[in-house]
Amino acid sequence: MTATAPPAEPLPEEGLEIPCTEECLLRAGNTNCGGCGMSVGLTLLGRVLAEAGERCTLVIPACCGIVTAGGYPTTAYNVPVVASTFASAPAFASGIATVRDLNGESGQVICWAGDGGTYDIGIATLSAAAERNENLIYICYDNEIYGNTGGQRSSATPASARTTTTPRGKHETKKQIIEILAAHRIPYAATLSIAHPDDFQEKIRKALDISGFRFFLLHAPCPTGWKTEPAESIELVSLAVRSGVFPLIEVFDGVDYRINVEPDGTDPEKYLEKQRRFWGMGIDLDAVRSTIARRNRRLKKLAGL
Ligand SMILES: Cc1ncc(C[n+]2csc(CCOP(=O)(O)OP(=O)(O)O)c2C)c(N)n1
Ligand code: SF4
Ligand SMILES: [Mg+2]
Repeated sequence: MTATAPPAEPLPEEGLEIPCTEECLLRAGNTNCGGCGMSVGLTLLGRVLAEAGERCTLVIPACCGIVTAGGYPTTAYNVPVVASTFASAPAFASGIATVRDLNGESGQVICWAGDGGTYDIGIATLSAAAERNENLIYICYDNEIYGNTGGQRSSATPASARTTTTPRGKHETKKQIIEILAAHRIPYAATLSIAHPDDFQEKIRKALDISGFRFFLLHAPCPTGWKTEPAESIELVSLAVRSGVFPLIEVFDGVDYRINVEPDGTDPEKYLEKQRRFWGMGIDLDAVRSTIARRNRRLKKLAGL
C-alpha cells in the first residue's frame, strides 16, 4: 500500500477575497507571528484613521513592519507604503510631508519603525526631524529587540533580558527614548499600550488635530523574541502598565507631563516571570522595584502630582 496524501481540496472559485474595508490598515493574511503586538497596534491605528476619514502614507524602515508588507505585487497594507533604510525613514517622511503641505493636500505621513530603527540606527535623522518640528507622526513599536534579524539586543532591551547577543542577560538598562524626544520640545509625545485601546485611540485622535512632530512609543509584545505565549500578549503589557514597568504618559511641548494610568501596585515580578527571556538571570527584584518606584516618583513630579 502506498502512503499517498489525499488530494488537496480544490479552492473555491468564489469567496476567496478577504473583506477589506478602509478600516483595515493591516490586511488579513499577513505573515506576522501570532500574538504580535505590532499587528494589534497597526489595527488600532487603522481604526482611528478610518473613523477620522484620514488617508495616510506609511514610511517604514527595515524592521518586522516592512516584512509585513510581503512581496510585490501583493501587500498586506491597505495604504501607500514607502520602504526606507533605517537611517533615512524620518528624512523620507519629512520630504513627503513637506510636499503634501506645499501642495495643500490632506492626509497623514506616519513613520512606523521598530526600536532598533528608533533608539539606535535611525536616531540621528529622528532627532533632526524632531528638531525641525516636521509635520509628521512617528510611531515606534517597541518590541525591545532587533526582531526580524533573530532577536539581538537593542538599546530598548531591558536589563537582564536574554537575547541572541546577550545570552547571559543584558547588563545595561533601557534607554528612555520618550524623554529624549521630549527634550526636543516637540508638540506632542505619548506612550501607547495595546492593553489600553481606548487610551491608545484617544491619543492618536489627539495627534491628528496637532500639527508638527508627534511621537509615540508603543509597547509591542513579541512572543517570538520575549519567549512568551502568544495568547498572553495583552495580559503581559497590561501587567507592564499596572506595575509601572511601562508608564502611560503624555508630554505636551516637551515640558507638560500627564500620567494617564496610575500603576496599581502590581509587583513587576508578575510581568517578568511570564517571559522566558528573563528566566535564570538572577534578577534582583528589589532593585527592579526601586528603579520603577524612582522613575514613577520622577514622572509624578514632572506631572505636578
Ligand atoms: C544599517 C543596517 N544595519 C542592519 C540591518 C539589518 N537589519 C534589518 S532589520 C533589523 C532589525 C530591526 O530591528 P527593529 O528596528 O527593532 O525592528 P524589528 O525587527 O524588531 O521589528 C536589522 C538589524 C540593516 N537593514 N541596515
Ligand atoms: S518577530 Fe515579534 S515583532 Fe516581529 S512579527 Fe513576530 S511577534 Fe511581531
Ligand atoms: Mg524591535
